[in-house]
Amino acid sequence: IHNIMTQYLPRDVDSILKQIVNHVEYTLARTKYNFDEQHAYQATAYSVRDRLIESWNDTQQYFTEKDVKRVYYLSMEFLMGRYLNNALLNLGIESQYQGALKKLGFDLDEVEHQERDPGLGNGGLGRLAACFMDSLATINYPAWGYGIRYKYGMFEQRISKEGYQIEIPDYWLTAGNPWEIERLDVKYPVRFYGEIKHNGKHYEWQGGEVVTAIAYDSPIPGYDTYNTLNLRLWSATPASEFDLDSFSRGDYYSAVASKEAAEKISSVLYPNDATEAGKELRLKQQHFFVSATLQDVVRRFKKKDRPLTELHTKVAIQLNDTHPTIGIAELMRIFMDHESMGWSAAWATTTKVFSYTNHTVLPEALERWSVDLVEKLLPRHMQIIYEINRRHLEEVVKKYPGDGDKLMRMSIIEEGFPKMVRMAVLAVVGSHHVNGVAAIHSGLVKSRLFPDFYKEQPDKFLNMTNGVTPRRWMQSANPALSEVISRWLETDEWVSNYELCRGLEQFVDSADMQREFREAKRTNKKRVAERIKKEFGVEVSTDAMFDIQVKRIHEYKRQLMNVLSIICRYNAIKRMTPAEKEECVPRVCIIGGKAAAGYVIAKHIIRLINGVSKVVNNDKDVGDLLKVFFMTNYNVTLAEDIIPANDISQHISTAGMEASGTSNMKFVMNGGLIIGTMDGANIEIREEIGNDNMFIFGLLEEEIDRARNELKYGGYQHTDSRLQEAMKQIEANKYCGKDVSEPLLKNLQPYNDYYLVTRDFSSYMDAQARVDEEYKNQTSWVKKTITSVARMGKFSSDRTIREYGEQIWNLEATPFVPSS
Ligand code: 26Q
Repeated sequence: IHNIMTQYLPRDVDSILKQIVNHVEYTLARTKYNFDEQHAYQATAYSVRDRLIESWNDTQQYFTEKDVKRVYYLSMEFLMGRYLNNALLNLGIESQYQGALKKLGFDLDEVEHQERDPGLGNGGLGRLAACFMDSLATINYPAWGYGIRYKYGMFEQRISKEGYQIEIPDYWLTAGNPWEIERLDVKYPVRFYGEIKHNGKHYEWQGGEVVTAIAYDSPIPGYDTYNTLNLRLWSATPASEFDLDSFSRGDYYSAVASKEAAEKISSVLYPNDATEAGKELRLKQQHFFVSATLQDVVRRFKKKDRPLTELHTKVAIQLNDTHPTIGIAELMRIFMDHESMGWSAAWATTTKVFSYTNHTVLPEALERWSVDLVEKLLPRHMQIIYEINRRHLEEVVKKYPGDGDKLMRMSIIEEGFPKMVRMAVLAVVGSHHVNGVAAIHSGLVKSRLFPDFYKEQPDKFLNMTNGVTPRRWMQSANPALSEVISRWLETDEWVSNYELCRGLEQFVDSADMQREFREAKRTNKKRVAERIKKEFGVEVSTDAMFDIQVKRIHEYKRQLMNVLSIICRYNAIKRMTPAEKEECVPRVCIIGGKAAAGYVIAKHIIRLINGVSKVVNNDKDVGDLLKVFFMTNYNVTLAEDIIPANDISQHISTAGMEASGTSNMKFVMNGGLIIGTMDGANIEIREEIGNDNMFIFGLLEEEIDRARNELKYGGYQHTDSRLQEAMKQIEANKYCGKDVSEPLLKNLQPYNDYYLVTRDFSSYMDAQARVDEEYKNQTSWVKKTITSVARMGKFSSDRTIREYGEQIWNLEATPFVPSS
C-alpha cells in the first residue's frame, strides 16, 4: 500500500503511540497507566486530528493563495457516520495505529466502536452530502460543506416488547466531539422578525430577534491526497447584546429566557424525510444556517479587493434540495441592502452563483411556506421574493400574453388560502442549473415538475446520477472483499479509481476467485449472524440467503409488500412435504429503518414486521428455512456492518417514486444482487451490470397512472390467492392487533392502494421465485456478483462529483503538494 500522505506523517508505531499517550495525559488529563477504551478512542482521535490540522490549514491557505473558485455545498443534513476509521484509511496509517494501540493493550477495531455515530441526517440526502465531501476532497476540488450542528441528531429507534417503535432523543455530544474545532471567533448575527425601513438609499431590516451563529469546523480528509477540506456547521447562541427592553423593565428572568430561546434553533434535526408542513422552527433553521453561510462566503470573497458582481467567478453554491433556497433571497438582500448593488446587477450575479439539486417528485414532499409565515419571520425576504416573482412573471406574460394558466403554474406564489411560497420554483428561477439525481428522475423533473420551465430553458436541466464513496462503503466496511479485489487487480488504486475493477471480469471463471468471493461473503455473514444471535438469541445459518431491505420506512418504498411476501413464503413452507423442504432455499430476511415519529402507517408497518418475525421465528415447522428480523436503529454504522453481508437486497419502490436510491449501489458493490423495480438508479445499475444480474419486476413508470386508475375505478382486482391468504391472516390478527391490521388492510383495498402493492404483487412473487432458483446454483450466483462488482464504476461518487465539477460548478482540481 502506498499512500501519498504517509511521507508527511510519522510512520513509526512508537511515535504514534507517544502521541496517543500524550493526549491521554494532557488532553484528557488521565494517568497513562489507567485509561479505558473510551479514553483510548478519544486520545487516538485527537492524535489523528493533530495530523489533519496541518494538512487542513495548508490546503485552505493554498486555495486562498491561488485564489481558486470554490464550491459551497449547502445542506441541512450531513450524515457523516464515524470519523476515525475513515480518517485512518484516507491517510493510509491504519496499520500503524493498529500497532500502537496493540502495544497499549487495545484492539483498534474495538476502539473504533467507541465512537458515537453522528446522525445529522435523515437518510439518502444527508448521506449523499457525506459521500460528496469524501469525493470532493479526494478529487482535490476546492470545496466547503455548510450545515447545522444539531445538538440532537436523528432519534435512536428502539422497539417496545409489543413490537412498536419508540423514539429516544440522540444527544450525540455527551462524550464530546474530538473531530470538531469550535471557532468562537467565527460568528455572525442572524436576524428574524422585525420590520423594514427605507433610509432614502436602501431598505433596512431592523428590530426583531437576533441570534449569533458560531462555527464548528471538521476536517475532511481525501483519500491518498494531502488535501483536507472543511465542513463548517453552525450552532446558535444568544446574541451578545443585552435585551435592554426587559433589562430596563427590571425583568431579569425574561431577559435570560429570551436568550435561552436562541439555542433552540440548532437544537434538533427534523426526523422527517418528507415535508413537515409549515413548522416555523424549521424555516428558522433554514434561514439561520443559510444567512451565516452567505455572510461567511461574502466575507471570504471580499478579502481580495474586487467587485461583488464577480462573485460567481470564485463562488458556486449548490443547494441540496430546496432546504437552503431562502439563500437566493438572502444573497439578493446582502447585495442590495448591505452592498448597495442595484437589482439587475444583484440578480445577474445571484443566478450565476446558485444551482439546485432536486431529490423528489412527490408533490406532498415539495416544500411550501405560507406567505404569512415568511412575511412575519423574514419580512425583507418576502418583499424580495415578490419582486423576483413580479419580474419573472413579467417575462412570462410578454411571451404568453393572456395565458393565465401558464402564469399560475409558473408563479413562485401559489394563489390560494393561504397563499404559499413554492420553494422549488424559487430555486429553479434563481439557479443557473437544476439537476435530478438519476436518469429517470431527471426526466420526471423536466416532464412532471417543471415542464413550463424546461420549455423555456432546456439547457438549465441536467441529470447527475448519484454515487457513493468506495472508501467508506467498500474499503472500510468490507475489508475482506477489498483484500480479494486488490490482490486480483494487483493494486489498491481501485479505491480512488473504481473503473479499474473492470479488470476483475477477466477472472470471473476462475474457481479461485469465485471461492475467495464466497469466503469474503461468508466472513461478513458470520459477523451479522453473531449480531443476530446476540440481539435476538436466534441461531441463523450462513448457508441461508441473506435478504436485506434497509431504508427509511415509507409507503412508496413498499416494505409492506416485502412483509406480505414473507408471510406467503411462511405459508408455503408450512405446506411443504419433507421432500419439498429439502429443495427449499433457506432465507434470512432482514428489514430495518426508521419511521418518522408522526407517520402512523409507517409505524404500523414496523409493528407488523415485528409480529411476523415473532410468529415465524418461533414456529418449529419452519426451522432454518425462514427467519425474519427487524434490525433496530438503522444508521450509517449498522449499514456498514450489514450491507457487506447481503446476498440480495430489495429496492422495490413504486416505479417513478424513488428519485435514485443510493444503498442499491452499496449493496451491489459489496457482492450482492438486487431484486427491484424499474425505478431510480436501479435502471442505470441494470444498464451497467446487465439484466441477467438483476431480478427486475413490476410496472414501469409510464404504466403507473393508468394502473392506478384501473385499481381506483374497479377495472382491476388482484387474484393472487397467496396474497389473499396473507391478508386474511392479517385480518384475523395473527401477527398484530386490529389497531394495526385494520388501517394497513384498508390501504390495500383497490380504491386505496395508491402505491400499487396488490398490483405488483404477483410479478414480485415471480421475481422472488427466480431468486430462489438462481441461488441454488452457487457458482453462477457468485459469477453474477463478481461481474456486478466489476461493472459498478459509474456509481462511485467520484464520477458524480467530477460531473458536477465540470458541468455545473466549473471547478479546477487543485492538489496541494507540500514541499518538505
Ligand atoms: C423537509 C421539510 C421539513 C422537514 C423535513 C424535510 C425533509 C428532510 C429530509 C425532506 C426531505 C428529506 C430527505 C430526502 C431524501 O433523503 N431523499 C432521498 O435523496 C436521495 C439522494 O438523492 C435519493 O437517493 C432518494 O431516492 C431520495 O428519497
